[in-house]
Amino acid sequence: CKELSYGSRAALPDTHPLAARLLKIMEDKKTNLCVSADVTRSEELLEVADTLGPVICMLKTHVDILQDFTADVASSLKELAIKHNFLIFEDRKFADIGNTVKHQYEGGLYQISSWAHIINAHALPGPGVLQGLGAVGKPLGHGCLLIAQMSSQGSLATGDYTQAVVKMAEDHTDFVFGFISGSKISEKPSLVHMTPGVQMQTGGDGLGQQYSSPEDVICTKGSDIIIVGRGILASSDRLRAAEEYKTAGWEAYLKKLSQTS
Ligand code: UP6
Repeated sequence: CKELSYGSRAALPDTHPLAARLLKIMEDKKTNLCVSADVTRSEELLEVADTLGPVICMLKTHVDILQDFTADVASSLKELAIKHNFLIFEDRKFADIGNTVKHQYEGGLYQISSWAHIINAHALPGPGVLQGLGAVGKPLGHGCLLIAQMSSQGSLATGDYTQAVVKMAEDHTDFVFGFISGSKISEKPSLVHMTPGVQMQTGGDGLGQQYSSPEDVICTKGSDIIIVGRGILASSDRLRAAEEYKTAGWEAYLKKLSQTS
């Protein structure tokens, strides 16, 4: 079967509007790189967003590891997302009953729904988690990724569980537009696959993380987006490192397109 370009997938009738926006950004900026901005100070988060903004399609945050979060930080992040044309993904991994995740998404200290275009959730609680999140996110035009597989060693999200997550996503495409997964797990071209645990140097981090290369993730495993944290953040020249991941991810995508055309 033929692999469609990001641009042509953006134009499919059943592609979620936010996924269409993402796929267009990827095509326009020639990048399938999502940077995981796992830093603990807000100033550094904004610096990462401003410096790397031009080379990414998405910035992934863990807002609850910031020691000095304020609403102004969220506003600045939103401005940078407009300035550099990327989407903001809060990697909150919601995993509770609908009523609780609804509050966690909308309220509390972080008011995630006011600044993140994208969130993710575990399918473990069942579809109620999507009903709760969707009650907040759908009216705002936001989208959700379901965690179908994890990059960590010994993950229990495998086999039948992964298949059940695919089904849950395909049954809720008015809000769910893709997956966190190690490989392509749905044949629907409207759904986007995003893969963490990516470094040029394969191996691990001593705490269970396992790394694959951009080429392996995009070309061999058939995912769409590489999520890279420490592979870029630990570099003394973060922009240069991000450019290298951007190039590696894009070349793997072009190779995949040429192989299947
Ligand atoms: N992440 C994973 N694996 C998963 C899901 N999420 O690593 O299965 C997230 C982590 C971290 C980032 O929470 O923010 O992706 C990976 O960072 P790293 O590139 O520095 O390992």
